[in-house]
Amino acid sequence: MALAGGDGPGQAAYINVFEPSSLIVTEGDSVQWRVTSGEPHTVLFLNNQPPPKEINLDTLENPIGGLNPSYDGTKQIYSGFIVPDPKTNYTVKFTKAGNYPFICLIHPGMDGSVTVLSPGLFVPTQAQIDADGKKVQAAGEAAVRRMIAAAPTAATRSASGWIVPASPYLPVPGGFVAQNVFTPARLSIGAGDTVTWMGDIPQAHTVTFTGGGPPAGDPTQPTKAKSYTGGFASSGLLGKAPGVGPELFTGGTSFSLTFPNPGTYTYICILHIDQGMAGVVEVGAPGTGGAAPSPAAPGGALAGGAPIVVRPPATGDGGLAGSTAAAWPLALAVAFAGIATLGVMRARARI
Ligand SMILES: [Cu+2]
Repeated sequence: MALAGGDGPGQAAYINVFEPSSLIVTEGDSVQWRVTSGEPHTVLFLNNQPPPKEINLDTLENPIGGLNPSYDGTKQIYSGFIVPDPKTNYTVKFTKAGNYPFICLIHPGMDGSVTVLSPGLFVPTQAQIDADGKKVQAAGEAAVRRMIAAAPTAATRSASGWIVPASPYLPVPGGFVAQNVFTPARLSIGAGDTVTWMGDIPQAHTVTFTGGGPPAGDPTQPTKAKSYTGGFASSGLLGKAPGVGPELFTGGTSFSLTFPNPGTYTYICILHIDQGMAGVVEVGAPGTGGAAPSPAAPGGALAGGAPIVVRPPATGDGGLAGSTAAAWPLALAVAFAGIATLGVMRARARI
């Protein structure tokens, strides 16, 4: 048994690494992968070929070859989504000696290998595997703390408007750690300003405006309008990783919208809204970008006319410094308004 990924310390922080990533077993042994963290994972044995053509955004969560396959290295097998439900555990019986690399399809860079030895050769015990896994988890937790400490806390201003940097991300051996929050989660701009959300990391996210209800379109596909005055708009799946194209990252690496009208506009990440991944663009009079938003806004104004910086409420050890829960539930209440209808959509797109 090995864990696929783990929770990190802090709000919506995840260790997207197999724990452990390298396994050594005996011919005839079975390996079971489980997920206990809030982020789903997959196990895909590519057998030195591109991912199977039958996997797309609609079929991503379904296994190929069943949940209990035998594997001799001659075909491709895929777990589908492994989540904390034991019914999704993935158990593979290895019938032939060899070295078999695998990846998590939905977390580019998260990979591992199973080395299958002939009977009679030494292989680690489950206790040793567990100990290795705990070391990976501990290293991941340390990496999460480093990542959060270095995370951006403000949007930057450029000639084209405001730039919201990609969510916190840090590569580690065997994968990456990530925090699924918008940084900053609240941005104050002037009417007519353009906001660009960056998504140039392997962890996919969306920037999805619903206008308060369920999305009036498919949030996993980018909408074309450049200007936002209300209703539905979405970035599609933003992300960037070697060898991964628009079949997964439908929205490319950034998403821009111009806001011509003053108002308060809430948006969510359709993949991670259950983790609280939401943001607010507060649009004031033209030229007021960077001014303080409403007094009730959490986080408070920063000195020097810098944009308001707000993050979701921190929970537990290693939470985000400076976050204030006070007014956050308002934004979340808006964002969650249409969530009940999103289950299927999110499950299918959940990466
Ligand atoms: Cu997200």
